[in-house]
Amino acid sequence: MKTKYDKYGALHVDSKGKLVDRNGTVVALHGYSTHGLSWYPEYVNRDFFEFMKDEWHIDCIRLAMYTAEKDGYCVGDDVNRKKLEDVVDKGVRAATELGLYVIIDWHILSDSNPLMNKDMAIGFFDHVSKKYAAYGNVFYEICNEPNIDCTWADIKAYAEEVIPVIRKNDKYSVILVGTPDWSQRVDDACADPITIDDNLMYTLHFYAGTHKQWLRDKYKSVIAAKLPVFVSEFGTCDADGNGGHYKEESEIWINMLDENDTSYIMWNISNRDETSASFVPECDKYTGGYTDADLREPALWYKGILAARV
Ligand code: IDC
Repeated sequence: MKTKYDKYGALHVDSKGKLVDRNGTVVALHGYSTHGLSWYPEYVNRDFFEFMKDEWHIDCIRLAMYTAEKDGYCVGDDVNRKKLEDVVDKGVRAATELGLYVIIDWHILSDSNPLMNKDMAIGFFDHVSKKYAAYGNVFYEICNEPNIDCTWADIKAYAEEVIPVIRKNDKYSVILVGTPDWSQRVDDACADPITIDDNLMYTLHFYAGTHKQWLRDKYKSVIAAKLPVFVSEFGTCDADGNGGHYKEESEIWINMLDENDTSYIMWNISNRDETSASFVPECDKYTGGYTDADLREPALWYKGILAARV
């Protein structure tokens, strides 16, 4: 079977702010994000990815590597860092073998401002962009969700240091940049975009129980202004990753993203006891073979959404 990567090749952002394939045709990716790689590395394996590709029709995996939470990249020791780099490597290789796109996500969260761990980020992105420069299917997400008092000026300053480090090694990959307020303020990025590089997209994250029409209005206004937007994380529940499954609200979002060819990635692959997790806590399979009974409601819903696109 022809993979998405065979079909599209390396992707890039065009002058209209769209993600396009090697022929300039607009494409949108649809995938799943891992939970924190420090806590749920079991799901990072070729069989699992293959199952998700064949049975769920995902074409992109996001590898969420927390930076400041327990055993995160910036708080653990060198042994822990090496372990995380190995999980990332395993994930990138498995995705590549299967013709999937893969996002390496520097998952800042409690470290609200990416400038806090900038030096480590530079070291990490230098390392991975050197290693995967020739791959063509790798995206670099340089800061998951800046938050609290982190301004767009801070993020921009960070991005202007990290992007050249990646570009020195890898001229063509798409780089994803987070926005203030847990990656909601795409309007801030739109008002003052990064100009040192043009193969960038800005991330918008939504959780349908919390983020409603007011955030969709922001999205619409930046799309009208041709800002390249990538939804590298979303949930159908509340912003804490728990609560209800807001199906109707989620469908309003998904329809709007589809109309605008915006890519989206759902949070999260795990059996953690929370609504946003893909699998029920009793499910201890890590390599595929899932039945609908193994899935939580949002995951079952998403599986249907993706199946309807095929
Ligand atoms: C949540 C996880 C939860 C974990 C928490 C703190 O679902 O299990 O305890 O992080 O590490 C985000 C973040 C993402 C959050 C998710 C849900 O990017 O890390 O995951 N969320 O709260 N932004 C909005 C929601």
